[in-house]
Amino acid sequence: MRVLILGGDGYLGWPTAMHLSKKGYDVAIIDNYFRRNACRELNREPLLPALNLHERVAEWQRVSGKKIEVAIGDITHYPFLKSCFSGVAFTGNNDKAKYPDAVIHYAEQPSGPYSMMDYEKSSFTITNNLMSTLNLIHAIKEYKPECHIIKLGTMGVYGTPNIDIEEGYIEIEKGGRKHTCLFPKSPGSLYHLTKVQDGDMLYFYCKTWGIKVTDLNQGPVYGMFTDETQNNENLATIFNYDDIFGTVLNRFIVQAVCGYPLTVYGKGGQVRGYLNIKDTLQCVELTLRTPASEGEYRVLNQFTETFTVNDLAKKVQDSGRRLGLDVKIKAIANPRVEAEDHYYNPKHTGLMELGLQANLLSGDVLDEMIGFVKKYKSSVNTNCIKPQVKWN
Ligand code: USQ
Repeated sequence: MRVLILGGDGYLGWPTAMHLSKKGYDVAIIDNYFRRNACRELNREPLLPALNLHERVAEWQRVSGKKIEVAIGDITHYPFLKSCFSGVAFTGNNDKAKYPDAVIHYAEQPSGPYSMMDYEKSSFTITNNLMSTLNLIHAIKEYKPECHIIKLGTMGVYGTPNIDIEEGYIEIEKGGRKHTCLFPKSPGSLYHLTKVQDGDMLYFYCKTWGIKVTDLNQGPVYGMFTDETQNNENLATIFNYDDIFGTVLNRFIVQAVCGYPLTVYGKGGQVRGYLNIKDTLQCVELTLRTPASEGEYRVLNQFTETFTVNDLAKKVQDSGRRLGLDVKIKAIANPRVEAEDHYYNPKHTGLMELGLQANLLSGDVLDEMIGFVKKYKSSVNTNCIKPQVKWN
């Protein structure tokens, strides 16, 4: 099966590419180096320097014997995306055998804080996230209408409603009649809003053109190890711990190692559904193996367990203490506009039913992450830990 990975250089995209390649999929990666460039521009470099994508795939081929094709370019430029669909960007020829059977769409600007920085970053987030999705839909219609889109969504589209969160849809009864609707959305940043909008766009084209889509509404991801990266730092993924691109648990791990008090925003009662990066790879592969049907907009909530921010801080503190670190926790003013104490009960049975074997957040997982980060302690830039972007 040929799989195009849009955004294949990123935190999730690169480990996904190696994982699927190892499993025997014919993988091609597209990326415009947005994440690397933005990290450089904003002086928020990842913990480890990463080889460029051509060097990464060469290293992967050396260790695995598997070839991954690469095209560097911007998929918001439709002619470029078409050249990737036709195979021209990879081999110079239009080759039907190269038309993808599935596309994994990670090529969106993924940071809430980045989207709230200023006009330019907001505008980029909207343009990039929506135009990339629109172009993808058109390329599929033009080249291979049966191609399955797997789009990385976010649990953040739902917000924190005072009712249970369903997987994508809710049945509503009104005036004695029933109707199944998309679950109401209430995103908490402009980035999250673009995930509502791209989802609505995909839903519209599923109904109108009959395309096949799975939207994976993922919670915050943590971790840096996958089976493919574990023993080779040249294959490691991009790991951010800064205030813009770092997710909360990854940030806390680095803070614990550096002796920086863990930055709990506000009351710390914010609950989210978390998952290990290894489980992202499992979920994507399970979704690939069981595609959505023609015209189906399938939504799966992708996380394995829920925690408050305070729970995570306490777990990292306990792990740090086991490893001889003096980890302090400090509640600081919340730079975001979000509920800090709320009901949260999202369903997440769909991926379990497809066979997900969850890697839960055990003490061993935390200890391993802290042990890894300790080796790079001298590279940490503590100036980029304090949150700099305010929502209002
Ligand atoms: N938080 C802290 N301290 C920190 C960082 C974050 O208390 O130092 C809090 C935030 O205020 C928030 C929670 O931790 O309540 C999660 O924050 P996050 O930065 O880990 O996650 P978020 O901004 O929501 O975004 C991340 C990814 C995004 C993905 C999303 C899934 O960057 O791409 O879509 O997680 S979800 O959160 O379910 O929307």
